Amino acid sequence: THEQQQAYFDANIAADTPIEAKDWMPDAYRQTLIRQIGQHAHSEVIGMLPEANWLTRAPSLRRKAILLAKIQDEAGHGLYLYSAAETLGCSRPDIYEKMLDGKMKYSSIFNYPTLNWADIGVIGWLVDGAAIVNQVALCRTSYAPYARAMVKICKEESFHQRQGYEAAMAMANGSAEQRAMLQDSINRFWWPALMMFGPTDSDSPNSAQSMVWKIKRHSNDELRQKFVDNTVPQLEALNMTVPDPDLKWDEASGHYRFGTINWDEFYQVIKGHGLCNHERVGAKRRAWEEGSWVREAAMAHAEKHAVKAA
Ligand code: FAQ
Repeated sequence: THEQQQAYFDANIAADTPIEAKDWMPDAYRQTLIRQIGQHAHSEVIGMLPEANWLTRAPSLRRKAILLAKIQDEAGHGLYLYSAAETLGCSRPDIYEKMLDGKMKYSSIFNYPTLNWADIGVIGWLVDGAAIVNQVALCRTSYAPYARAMVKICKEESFHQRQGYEAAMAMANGSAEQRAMLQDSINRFWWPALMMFGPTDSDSPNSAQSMVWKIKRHSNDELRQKFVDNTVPQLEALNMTVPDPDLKWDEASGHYRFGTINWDEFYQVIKGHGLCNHERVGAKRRAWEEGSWVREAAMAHAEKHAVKAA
């Protein structure tokens, strides 16, 4: 009966037994996962765009090869995540088109422009650094196909974070002009990186239920705090600052305290009114439309071979 299925699911969640694709699950659990994994997949593929902006202008062949590899990794992450979402019964073209139509979100961070080369180092360091804090927690999420995808993604993301920090370090040890570029980039990306963790716990409508289901293991504010605690010593090692006069070490709690996030800006960006929302979605829509003949040809090829095999 339905009650027995629900009781079995609840017992598995309570015992930390991972939920597999073929297991019974409440419809709301399934829908929440499609929303979150879908948003995560869209973020990976949209996230390729700000970095691609600097591919042809990388300062050396070495930097260019690293950046190319990183962008390809993001495409791969998108593919694992779309596959994980499909195990829940959604259709990939359907959720992709919802993103193009503004009916599904992707991370706010990718609606900010990349204005100088330092932005590429800072994205690796701060944006991948924030992503990894969130994603390490998701390696233990209750839905097994999502958790398994996260393990490989985290390994690659950790390389991205280190290459970003190494690129930032090169600029911090460079000329006064390079240090100024790096500081400018940190000034622009610091607050948007903190916004990646989502609204504060008291304003996060999905958190309470997602924590009960163990989709989320830590709250938005807990992960944001962990990111700040990880990052401030790295910032100090570069002799850089953040645009937050309230940032200070709090001995009693063992955490860095920080100022108030501009939530109005966050909500504007996720509603589609950020600096680059139109440009990002426009680029993806063009690629989707221009690639339609490839999808049709691939389907025709598969059908021809299916007939031959039969
Ligand atoms: N941007 O109730 P909550 C990467 C939405 S890393 C946009 O707290 P939830 C790697 C949220 O969807 C970035 N929307 O929601 C990379 C909800 O809207 P909805 C991707 C946001 O789900 C690096 C509403 O606000 N990582 O791509 C944001 O419990 C470099 C209320 O929020 C992930 O997606 C935001 N920042 O918690 C790639 C991680 N924050 O759907 C390329 C997986 C919140 O009800 C280059 N996702 N919203 O209309 C998660 O962990 C969660 O979904 C949260 C939000 C924590 C993001």
